[in-house]
Amino acid sequence: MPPRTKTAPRTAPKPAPKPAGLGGERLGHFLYQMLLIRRFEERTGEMYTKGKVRGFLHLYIGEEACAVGAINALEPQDKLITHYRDHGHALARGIEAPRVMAELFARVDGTSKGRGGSMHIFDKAKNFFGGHAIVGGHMPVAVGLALGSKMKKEDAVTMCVFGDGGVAEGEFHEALNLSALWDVPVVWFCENNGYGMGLPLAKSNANDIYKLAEAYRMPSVRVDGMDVIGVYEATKTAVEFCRAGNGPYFIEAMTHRYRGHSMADAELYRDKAEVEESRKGDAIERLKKAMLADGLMDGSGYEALVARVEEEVGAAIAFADASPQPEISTLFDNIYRESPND
Ligand SMILES: Cc1ncc(C[n+]2csc(CCOP(=O)(O)OP(=O)(O)O)c2C)c(N)n1
Ligand SMILES: [Mg+2]
Repeated sequence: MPPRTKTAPRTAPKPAPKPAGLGGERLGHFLYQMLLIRRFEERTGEMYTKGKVRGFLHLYIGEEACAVGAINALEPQDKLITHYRDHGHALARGIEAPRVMAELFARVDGTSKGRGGSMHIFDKAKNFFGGHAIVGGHMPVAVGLALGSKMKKEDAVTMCVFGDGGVAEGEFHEALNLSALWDVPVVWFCENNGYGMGLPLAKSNANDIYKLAEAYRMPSVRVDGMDVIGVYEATKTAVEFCRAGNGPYFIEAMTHRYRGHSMADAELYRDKAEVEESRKGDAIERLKKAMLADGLMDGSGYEALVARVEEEVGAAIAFADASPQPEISTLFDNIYRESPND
């Protein structure tokens, strides 16, 4: 059968030549952000047990290299939309830790004035379009964001981050299909941590995730999601491909969450040994060791980073704690538009 032109495979550009080593400053920034996310999440877990953070809480511990590697490949005008395990993405996008913590505490100085909470961090000024709790629900929205950029001829790529659990949703297929059909600039970034709640991926998906994307006529790669440099480089290639008007690009990053699905998860579906094994490839340790070995940082430089992060997260908690609760009188604010011209 002759190939139909529209379904001819897109050819991925050759990966950019490895930079002669990313500079120490950039790697230091990656390490700082990964440490910040880890400590932010550890302390957030503590705040949950103290009753300061209520409702659902899904920690990102273990997956830091995904957010930091991928999001640092974006430019400020690019758009980012993500799933509900979103604190790490918000921090990697440069949203201030005190504002994220205040949102988790449901206080007025939070990113959404305390109305969104953990799963709905949002910051228009940073082109951060949430934080979405419905699995797969934000994927069609990503297509809309990218279609808007294309129609307005904006120089903006949309990155959509989602978990392996979203892949068996109908919206995944609808969104990938439309993104390819309309040639819109979306970097699909799948964080494959092997589980959707307690369900192992092998029980929900019939094929490797990156192979599904190939069916929708876009370049698709699988990367080690515990290697921040590899994630960054793969995502740079993807972003450049999309920015050049070639349509969407798909990345599957293999990663691990070290904690349960949420704070309420007793993790009866997996052995502790499995988690211990995955910790051996910890992304923070890997980058730290590489930087020490290459002389890009010494032991005291590392200690200084740890101390800086400790102080920043402590300050974020103090800020959130001091921020007022929203007034009861504002309960119905921002539900309906005030006027059609808003
Ligand atoms: C449409 C829909 N179905 C079910 C749920 C309940 N749910 C919440 S998280 C989750 C698993 C998601 O797994 P994954 O996308 O792999 O993300 P991860 O938690 O691993 O980061 C499910 C099924 C939901 N939020 N939305
Ligand atoms: Mg998952």
